[in-house]
Amino acid sequence: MVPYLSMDGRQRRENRFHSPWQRVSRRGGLWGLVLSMVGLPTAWSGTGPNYDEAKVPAYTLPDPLTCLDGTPVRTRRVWEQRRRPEILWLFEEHVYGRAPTRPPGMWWEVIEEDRNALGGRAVRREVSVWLRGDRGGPRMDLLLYLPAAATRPRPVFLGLNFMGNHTVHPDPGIRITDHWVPNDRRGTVVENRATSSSRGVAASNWPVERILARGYGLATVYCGDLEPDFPEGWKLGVRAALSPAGTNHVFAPEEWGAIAAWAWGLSRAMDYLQTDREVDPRGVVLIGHSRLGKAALWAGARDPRFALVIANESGEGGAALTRRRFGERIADLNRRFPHWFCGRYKQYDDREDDLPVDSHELIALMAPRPVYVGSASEDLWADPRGEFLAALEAGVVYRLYGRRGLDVSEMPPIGQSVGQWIGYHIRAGRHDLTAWDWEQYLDFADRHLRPR
Ligand code: GTR
Repeated sequence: MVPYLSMDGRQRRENRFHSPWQRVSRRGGLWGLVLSMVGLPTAWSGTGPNYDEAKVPAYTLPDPLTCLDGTPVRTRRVWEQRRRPEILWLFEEHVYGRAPTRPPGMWWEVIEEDRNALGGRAVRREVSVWLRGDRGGPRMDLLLYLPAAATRPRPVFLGLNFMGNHTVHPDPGIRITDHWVPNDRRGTVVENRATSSSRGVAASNWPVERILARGYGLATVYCGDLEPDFPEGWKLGVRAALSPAGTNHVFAPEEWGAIAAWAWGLSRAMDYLQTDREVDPRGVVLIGHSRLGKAALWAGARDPRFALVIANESGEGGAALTRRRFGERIADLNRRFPHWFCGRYKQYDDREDDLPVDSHELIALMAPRPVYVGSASEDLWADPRGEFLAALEAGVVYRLYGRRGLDVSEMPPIGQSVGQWIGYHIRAGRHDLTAWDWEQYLDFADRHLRPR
């Protein structure tokens, strides 16, 4: 039984200790208890997603500072040796699924380099990583830009992209992916093959010149190199290629889903970056938007080589507190994206309270490294308040290290960045990764990595 406690002495309506009787009434009285005993969902029962704060049910979060056997976590040692591995394991077994280790034969080759890219402002390098070792196996292409003027290794932002490396900038030197990509409404992709008209279509999400001018490099990989994003996409990706059964593989409930495959790919990108002499291996900042923000959080949790982790509007299954049942819910994820999470996660459709973890613990797995959560005011599907509260609650673990987390107790106004070792903002506008978001992330990275 996972310990449930109210946290940190801050009694909030959404975070209270519940007596058994309160739990009964929270489930809708005795009738709710009966429903839950026969296995029917009892939580928010309106139709469609809830966007009304008043309808957020009372809930109790699992306590990051109490081990499964009840041992309190009062020291870093107990956190690092017992509780942290336990939480990581729970996320693996119940949410994202188990991934394999690095294939022993994995290797890479630099396939292209231009030391005079972007009008002389950048070094551009493209690296093919042969993930299984053989050329018949899966290949991941990493695009790297570095500031041309750099005289020493640079800190680098690393993020997966949605549509191919050539979409992040119109630079005609970037190779167009030959992998499966989703068709788009603009017709820049024909029968799941990218055409040259898709060059730079995602450039507004990747302010490359600005990142370089601030002294950072940018590394990016197309998520579809690891696994194309559709339910059968695993057959074209690493989840099939690394299984002896190939496309006949039958997944056990705790085996990896697509998000874990994308996160695994980020660690493989890190394997390369650590060997690049123009990259500072202690300055690799993970960044991800939305579903790829979920992947960034999971990669950052699993792999302590990442110096700083940024989750932009990662929402449900990412930074947003599941138990609030606000906006997207577990059942929505599993219905619309049955390939993203491990099989066992499906048990938690409409049973958020039974999940042994919640997202504040995912964020806490970054400790003591800096982590930043970004929301947007119109992105209610991703539950901005749930993202804020998770970032806030993760602070108890940072305190074990003498580090201040968010340093506020209420959500900041729209357009204001807050936080010390845990950063947070809510930007005005819709679901997106904008230049304004990037400015906050660059400032936060400056505070912790001092690139200049
Ligand atoms: C939505 C999904 C979200 C989020 C988003 C995105 O359809 O419901 O969880 O990941 O996609 O990735 O843009």
